[in-house]
Amino acid sequence: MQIQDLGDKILNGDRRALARAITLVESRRADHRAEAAALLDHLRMAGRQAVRIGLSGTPGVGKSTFIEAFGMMLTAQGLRVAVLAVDPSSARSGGSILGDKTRMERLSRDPMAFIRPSPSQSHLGGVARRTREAVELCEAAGFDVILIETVGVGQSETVVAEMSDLFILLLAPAGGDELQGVKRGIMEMADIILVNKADGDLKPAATRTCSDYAGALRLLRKRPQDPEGFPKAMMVSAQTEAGLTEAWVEMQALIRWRRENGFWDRRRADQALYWFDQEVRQALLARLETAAAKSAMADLSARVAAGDISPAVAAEEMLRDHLGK
Ligand SMILES: Nc1nc2c(ncn2[C@@H]2O[C@H](COP(=O)(O)OP(=O)(O)O)[C@@H](O)[C@H]2O)c(=O)[nH]1
Ligand SMILES: [Mg+2]
Repeated sequence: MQIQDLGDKILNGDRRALARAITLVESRRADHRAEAAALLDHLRMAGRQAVRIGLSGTPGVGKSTFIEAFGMMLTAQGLRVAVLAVDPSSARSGGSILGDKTRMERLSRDPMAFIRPSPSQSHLGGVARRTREAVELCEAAGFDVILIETVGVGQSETVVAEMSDLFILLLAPAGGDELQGVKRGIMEMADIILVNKADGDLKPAATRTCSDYAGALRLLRKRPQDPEGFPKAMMVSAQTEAGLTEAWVEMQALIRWRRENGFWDRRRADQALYWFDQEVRQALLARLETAAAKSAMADLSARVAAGDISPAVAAEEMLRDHLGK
């Protein structure tokens, strides 16, 4: 395969080339990894940027329904939309969160949209890198907006927030006045909280939930990357499509402000540093996964357990012998 040729096709918006390139970056084969790196280097020169929107929410809040409705609204405005996912559970469950094409039937048939399920790998670090690279490929292919979905479990929100320009938390109306057990750390990552299902019988509960979260957001420490009024909580209905235009208007206002005030570039630079750090750590850990390292680890473990050697000295020995090249 000619990498240069594949790259040029992607820059021309060729969707089959894009799909092929995503398959390439998902591969773990060493020769594929090298080709993927060359391809991404080639494409980076084009310097294209999309608006990357991360979207998180627990199962059932309406992520798929929202992405379909929101995506269709964007394509109707002439914007090209790509949808990706970070789904660490997909390897286990066998089906990715984007697998439920029924809820995204219209969007998946829309020629302005491109939907790609999460690579099925259980290792979150691997999923993160491949999704990040898929994001870069979609940017090079000329997409205007990239939606990156994740389920609200474990570390996956951080992974998505660290590859997004905007991080959106989708919530459902709550029964009581409890804050749905949303962890403070997740709240602090959110740029906009969208309370979905603000329709029919659920409208009053949605209104309450929205004002509860607006209050909670106001109590958070002010972040330099936010203009007055952000982060904010808003109501939407993915089903009736109410509030979707308003949500997009707010997202664009936030993006514009951040661009004009240097926070857009700074965030992307900070994210690049974050992933550099992660890659170094993961590569170091991978060196402990070789057969030789595992066997040395087992030997040292036995000696540590027997009290023959201290944990610290054993660790030093391990690092000395197995972290070098
Ligand atoms: N009333 C109402 N139901 C919704 C809305 N959005 C999604 N749902 C319903 O909520 C359920 C879960 O939606 P889905 O998009 O699959 O959620 P996901 O698991 O977060 O992807 C489905 O039965 C949807 O029809 C909405 O705006 N209003
Ligand atoms: Mg879904």
